[in-house]
Amino acid sequence: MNRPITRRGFLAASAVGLGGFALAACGSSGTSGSGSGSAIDGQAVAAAEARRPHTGRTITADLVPQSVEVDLGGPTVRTLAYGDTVPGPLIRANVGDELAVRVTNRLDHPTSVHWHGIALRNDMDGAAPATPDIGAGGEFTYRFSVPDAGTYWAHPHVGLDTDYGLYLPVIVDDPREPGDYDAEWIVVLDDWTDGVGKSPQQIYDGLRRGDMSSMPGMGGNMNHGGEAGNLLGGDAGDVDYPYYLVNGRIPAAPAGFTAEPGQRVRIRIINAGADTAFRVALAGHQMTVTHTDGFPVVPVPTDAVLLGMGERYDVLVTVGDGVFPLVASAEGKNGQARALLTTGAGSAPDAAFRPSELDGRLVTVDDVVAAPDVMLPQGKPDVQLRADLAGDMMSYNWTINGRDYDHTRSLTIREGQRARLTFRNRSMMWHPMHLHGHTFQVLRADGTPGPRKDTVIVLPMRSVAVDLVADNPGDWMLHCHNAYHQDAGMMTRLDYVR
Ligand SMILES: [Cu+2]
Repeated sequence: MNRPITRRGFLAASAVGLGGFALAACGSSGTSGSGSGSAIDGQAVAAAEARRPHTGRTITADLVPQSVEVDLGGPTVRTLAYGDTVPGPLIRANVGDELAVRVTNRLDHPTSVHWHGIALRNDMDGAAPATPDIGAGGEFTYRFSVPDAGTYWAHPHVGLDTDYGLYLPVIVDDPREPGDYDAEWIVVLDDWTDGVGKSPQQIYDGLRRGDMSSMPGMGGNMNHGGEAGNLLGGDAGDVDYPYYLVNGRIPAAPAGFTAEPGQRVRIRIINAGADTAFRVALAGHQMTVTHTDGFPVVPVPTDAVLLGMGERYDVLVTVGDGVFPLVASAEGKNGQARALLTTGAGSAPDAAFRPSELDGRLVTVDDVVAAPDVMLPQGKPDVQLRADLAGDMMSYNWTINGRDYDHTRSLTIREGQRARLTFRNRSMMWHPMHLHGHTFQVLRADGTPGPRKDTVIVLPMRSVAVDLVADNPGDWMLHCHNAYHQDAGMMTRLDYVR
């Protein structure tokens, strides 16, 4: 991890204290090639780390990615997981704590752990090139402080590995804001094929060849695609999965959660899927959305929420008396995941039961506003950035600004700038776009500020603009969180330059 002190590093050292003052007129509106402008400014990264809150407490954890047999509640599969569970073990810390997570790579290929949504130091982001991958048999300790409370998760940033069992929830608490709830339920959603259907690699190879037999509606489920109520404006996904999981369990053998009637339960919902958006509801209950991608919003009541891959929603419910399925319907596909909330006597409906709340009111980013204390500064941005999204099923070549990642030209920004990043989707597919190291503020369709997020759904042929503040120097991945689109090229970087 020792980086040579570059000329840029030297300039950074001389500029400490000058904020975003520009020493060199480089790349004010242009882009830099992927091979240039990517020397990370170690001093700026260290200075940003020093500005984060620090409790002086270190939370240690161990992760062992490996090939292992896992019981999904009936089907037992050999897959890749952290330890021997799917999801992997929860990591939890307070704001300002340092995480020291030792990763021992028992896979037969390189891996990394990306800390999705956490505005951490660039050289611990777990995505190459900012953080080198961990070779097979190798070991590395990620060490960083966590600046913001919220619901996060972690997964590899290597190939298709998140479409195996390599993911875990990461929760950061703020002891000064305990939250008005009695119990907490972490709900991790996933789409599953490894060990029961084709492997993710076989699916990917088929998609690249133009073989559409793995697609929804092609492999026997003929009523996909035109399914009424698909909120994603076209094809909902590229892959039809044998199973959809909540907390690693199939619907026939669901994970459970118990509480007392009348308790307020905070449900932290994480979509760890690779190609599936989930519409989520708790039967017999209204929910109140309190957080998007970790950050608080002005609370909004709803019957259901929709999560693209990588997104998180926290909701509050006041629970009734009985047994209630929490159902995550695979949007635009045939299938669902579920878990059971038990607060009293009763029996669970069968695994295919679909709560009416799924078709009730559904809050989207256009209905949500960040809480006042996490609003980003408003006003004219210093710089405009653009990410045009393109690709199609025939070529299965997915691009940002006309280039796949191997040929990408990074977007550039200077520390201290406020940027408006506009995603323009020129394709017939939706894309959940994710930026590392930052939580941006989504602009709603009417142009007003919406929620803080790090992953935002961009519907086919539509645009979404987000505002961000360049306060976390380094080189950051910007990509579609559909694992297959990402691997097929839909990724670029946002590089800090001077
Ligand atoms: Cu995509």
